[in-house]
Amino acid sequence: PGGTVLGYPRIGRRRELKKAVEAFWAGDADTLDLEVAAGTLRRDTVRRLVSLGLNPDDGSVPGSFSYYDQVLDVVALLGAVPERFRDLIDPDDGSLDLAGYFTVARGRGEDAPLEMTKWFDTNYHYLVPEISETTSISFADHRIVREYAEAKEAGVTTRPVLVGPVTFLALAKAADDAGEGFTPLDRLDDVVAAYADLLRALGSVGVPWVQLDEPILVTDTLDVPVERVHEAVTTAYRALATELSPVEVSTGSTSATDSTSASPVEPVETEEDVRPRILVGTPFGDLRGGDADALALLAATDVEAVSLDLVRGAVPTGPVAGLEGKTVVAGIVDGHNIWRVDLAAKLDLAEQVAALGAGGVTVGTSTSLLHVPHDADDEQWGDDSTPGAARRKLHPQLREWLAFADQKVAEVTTLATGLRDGRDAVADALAASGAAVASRESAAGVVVPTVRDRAAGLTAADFTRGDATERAEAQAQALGLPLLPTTTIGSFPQTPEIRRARAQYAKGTLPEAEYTAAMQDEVRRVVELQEQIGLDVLVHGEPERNDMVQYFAELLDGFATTANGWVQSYGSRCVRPPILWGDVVRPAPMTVDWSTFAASLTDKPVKGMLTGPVTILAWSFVRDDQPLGDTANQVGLALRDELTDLEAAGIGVIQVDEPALRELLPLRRADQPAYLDWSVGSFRLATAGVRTETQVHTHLCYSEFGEVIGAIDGLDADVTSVEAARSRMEIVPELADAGYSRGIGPGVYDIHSPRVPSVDEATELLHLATKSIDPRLVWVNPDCGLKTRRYAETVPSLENLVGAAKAVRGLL
Ligand code: THG
Ligand code: ZN
Repeated sequence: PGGTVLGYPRIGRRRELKKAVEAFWAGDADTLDLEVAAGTLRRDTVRRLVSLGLNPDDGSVPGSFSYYDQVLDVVALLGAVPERFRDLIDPDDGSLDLAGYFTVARGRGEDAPLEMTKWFDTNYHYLVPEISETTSISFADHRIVREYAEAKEAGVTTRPVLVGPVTFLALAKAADDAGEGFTPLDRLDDVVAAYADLLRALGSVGVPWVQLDEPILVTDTLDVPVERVHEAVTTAYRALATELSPVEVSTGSTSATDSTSASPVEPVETEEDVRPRILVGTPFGDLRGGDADALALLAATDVEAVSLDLVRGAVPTGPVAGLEGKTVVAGIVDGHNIWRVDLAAKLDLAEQVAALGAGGVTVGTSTSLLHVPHDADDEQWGDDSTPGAARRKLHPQLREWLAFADQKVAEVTTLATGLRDGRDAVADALAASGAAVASRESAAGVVVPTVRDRAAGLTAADFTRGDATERAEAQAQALGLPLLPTTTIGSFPQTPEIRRARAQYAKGTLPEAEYTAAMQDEVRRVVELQEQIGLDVLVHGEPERNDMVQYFAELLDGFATTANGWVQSYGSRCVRPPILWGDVVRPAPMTVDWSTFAASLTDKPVKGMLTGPVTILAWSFVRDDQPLGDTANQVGLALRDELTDLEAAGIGVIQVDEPALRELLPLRRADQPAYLDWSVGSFRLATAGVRTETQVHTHLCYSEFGEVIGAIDGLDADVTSVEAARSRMEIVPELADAGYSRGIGPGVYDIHSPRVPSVDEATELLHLATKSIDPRLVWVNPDCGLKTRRYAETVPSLENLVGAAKAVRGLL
């Protein structure tokens, strides 16, 4: 009744977990050091959640910690590692120690780690389990039980949170050793049996609630048919909810007084098959979509509670059979974005949920808070005198509009109080949130008339370049490139010296002139290196950028960037998504000086380097007061001006990267055409303002693009480079079959590995590519930027890439 959140950031407000884990990997800390650091973080977290208003006694506080990834945690829970990591498993109890756990995540020598891929429509990446008929599956790891006991010792009764059995298997892939026709869901009974053992273990120590997340229920875009997923849910929750009996739970308030003197966790004497009450979490979308009604499905099970994502999804109209005996966690506070809510409007929504006829309603978040930073109060708001503040543009007005994780917990508890005790009980908070919403609506910069007028005046012509064949001819003439032209994706290795200079500049300890000179030296080195290697289209190397989205956000009005707003992206890696709060204005050219400086050093063409509108949106927190497509077009217009300025300064090749094009693809097929329409449109708006002879490139990576082939064609770029080395050029025949007829640069050098590809390997990949598409369309490039690589691998790899291009040119 006091409200809950589906999960909380685990990296730590100062990235304590990242530091502890990386120290362990580096050998600077042992297992015990890491466990102590993580234990401290976990205890601080649950205490903080209680101090923010969550009930310490009834399982309202989520236990959602992970050392690396919540899907990998289930792999460890089950001991379900792929065959190549079998030796890491303890033969006695099937468990994986911490070192082994990280080995599965990161690989060792020839043993590749689990593949990583995007978690629903977030910028978080999980590890893909590999399952076969013979994968061992049992209740092997008791970490969840230990962490419950640890919190209990600290005075807090947590609700363990883990990925549910159906989502786990539906996201897994068949291991290489699996037989023909095997799908991981074939192992449902074994996985459910192991979950049942876990639930019994939790039940025997009196855990009141457990949360099993089943976001698979909000999507219909996976390879597994929806019917199969639904059947699995019915089977799984019959075994877990119906066949085990729920633990008797006190109401919470009665035990509040003795919570600090809670006795150590000991198995309680009960019948054997007792389990915690089950909350099924369903973040990221509506349970009902297309023909599917997963809400009715869950309502028909014997689980005690279901969460609804009411930010993405709608409140069902009318009563839902089966909900009478269940609690609904109304996910009305957005776990996916950082805007402070209008509490009055959210209370209206909570009251609609109350009318659904469920046994009870609890206020909650739509998703885990994993996807937002810890605390808006960790930023220095509005002190323009701090060095670097001007570049970070910390508008003081923004503070009252924002809610990071801690602010959201407070919103949840306020809403819960309002729902229980009436609006008068929270009148002050309602007034304050209403005022904040109103101030956002009317603040300078939120609506910029010149931007609105320009967007309103756009016509179809603004989204269209001339005929592609004519463009190709004009560009061939202007650029004079050889067959199979060679290039790179943009960034070159970021040396410790570059990183240090950038950090000093940001801090204000390195004057701008010295910083610029240092970066120009680096550009000079990179241009000379590319000439020596013999590349055809050069780049400046991007030493001035770290995260490209952050870089452009710092240069555009309408964005704010944070100092401590870290969000986990995968493992120990984090990003600081900028906050897109206002209309987007480009006050000055952003990249022209860097590109023209590089061009002044060589006779070869230098490629300008920009990030596309969809990627800038996907990796930022975006305003929620207008359609995403409108925001995308504003970014598109700012980029359009940048392309025009680059062209006017003599840059004849310009790349606009869209690695996140696939990332925002909606989780329901029915919603995908509208998305592809505006996303492709914003890219075209950004790029269609240049002359026929200016060559527009794009670059796609981080995903499989097979599903969006039509959209890739629709971008209408003159050249598209795509990650392809690991999939052995798979995308090239797919594009060719779809009638794609412009330039294509399938990556021939897998930059995610320190391995140097030989000339022969790269040659073989090129042969594969030129077999399925007209060789005159093929470009030769690595898979992605080189910023995470070292020069020691980069130089020989690029030399071999150029060698391969020359070898294949000779044969054509
Ligand atoms: N930028 C942003 N989002 C992204 C990527 C990106 N999402 C997808 C993909 N790339 C995720 N990959 C990474 C790769 C590396 C890092 C983060 C996400 C990384 N982060 C540094 C760290 O955690 O140590 C911090 C970087 C910083 O100082 O800004 O290395 O490229 N937005
Ligand atoms: Zn890339």
